[in-house]
Amino acid sequence: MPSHDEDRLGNSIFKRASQVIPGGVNSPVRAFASVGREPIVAERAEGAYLWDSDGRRYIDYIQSWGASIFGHAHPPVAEAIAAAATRGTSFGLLTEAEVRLAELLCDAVPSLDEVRLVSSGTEATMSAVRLARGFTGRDLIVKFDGCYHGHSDALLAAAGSGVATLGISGSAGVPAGAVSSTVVLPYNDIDAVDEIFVRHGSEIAAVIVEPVAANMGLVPPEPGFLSRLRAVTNAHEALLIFDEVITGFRMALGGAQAYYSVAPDLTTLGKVIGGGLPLAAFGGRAEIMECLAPSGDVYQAGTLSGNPVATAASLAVLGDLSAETYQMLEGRVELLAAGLANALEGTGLEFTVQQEGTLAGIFFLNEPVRNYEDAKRADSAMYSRFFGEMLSRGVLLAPSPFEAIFVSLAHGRDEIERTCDIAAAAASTT
Ligand code: HOZ
Repeated sequence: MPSHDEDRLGNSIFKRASQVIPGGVNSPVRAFASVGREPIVAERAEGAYLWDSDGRRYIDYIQSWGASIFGHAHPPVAEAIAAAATRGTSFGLLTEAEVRLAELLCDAVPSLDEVRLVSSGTEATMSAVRLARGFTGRDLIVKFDGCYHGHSDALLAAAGSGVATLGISGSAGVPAGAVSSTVVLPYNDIDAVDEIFVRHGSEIAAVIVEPVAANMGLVPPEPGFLSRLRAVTNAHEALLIFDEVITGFRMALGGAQAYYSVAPDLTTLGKVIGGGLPLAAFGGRAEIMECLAPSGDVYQAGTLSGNPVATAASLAVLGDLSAETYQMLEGRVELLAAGLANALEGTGLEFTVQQEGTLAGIFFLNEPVRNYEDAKRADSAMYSRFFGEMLSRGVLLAPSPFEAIFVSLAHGRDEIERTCDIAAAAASTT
């Protein structure tokens, strides 16, 4: 098997990519720049494993950034996609399957009376924000530092994920006016939220939050944070938007809102519900959703929205999920989190493994991380070295310290124990 050297086929593919794709990738984190190396090039994947273009096999903890809850190429999903594709890949017309999917989403997530399907998480959050502004007739949006809600202009202020990975505070090309109605507060800081509502309560359309922050590493909400957000938004007739693009159908069937028993007004979904295809959604109370065109005057549309192939994948994934799924997944994530902590203990490395239900993350910092300021204090050079040591031993973590670890149902005890053994070896040479 080739080593990580100049002869790698992956290197030459990346070289070609760099000639014709900006930065050589179609989404920034994939460039591996923040871990100081050239990216691997994916060839195929199955279950917990991914193979690169040089034939190397990895236990994959990216899992399409959380989209593949059953692991890669889950047979019922692959079969549903193939069958749907033969019936036509896109009609631009209503289909019965979309209705079934919308019914299923509304049944599983109690705060959804109605839902609209879109093609990406960015579309879902952008549309939810427009809808919140249209419904309330107010402009201000409150978001939290390090939370990532896609790359629409209004939400590209102090964002996590790739924005954090690149160490930039926002993006060139976003006019000051586009973010001038976005207020950014520290995650988990309810006093800051109370204060902004005292000063601007009647101007705030919505608070948007990742109920578990998973784009600055993994940062759980502190007890009471989400319920206080619910109370303060209710008191000021502002909307509460849960961005459940990552947590939806990953934490529980009803998402993080079921996990914490806090019901938002609007919810965005993506990742898991697409089963690896471009499908996302936003939904909520009927009186809010009915403000959307054609019923109302908030415009939103999409040629590929409710696309039949993506809808078929979604129905196949959601049809296989149950309460037991989450118990099983949580058990595996617990095993991994405890095993990683155990592997790193006593190595002299300063670290914190954070776990919340079915999500986990690792920071090279010897104290709990409760917001983006804390996350930035973690040793990112150490993460890069650890990432490289894990990669060379066959474990693929996110190529950025500002992402979460995604375990799938295809990660069995064997894969997890092997990962922890490899982590012990990697830590000893990091
Ligand atoms: N925004 C994704 C991570 N939170 C990365 C998407 C990708 O590169 O595929």
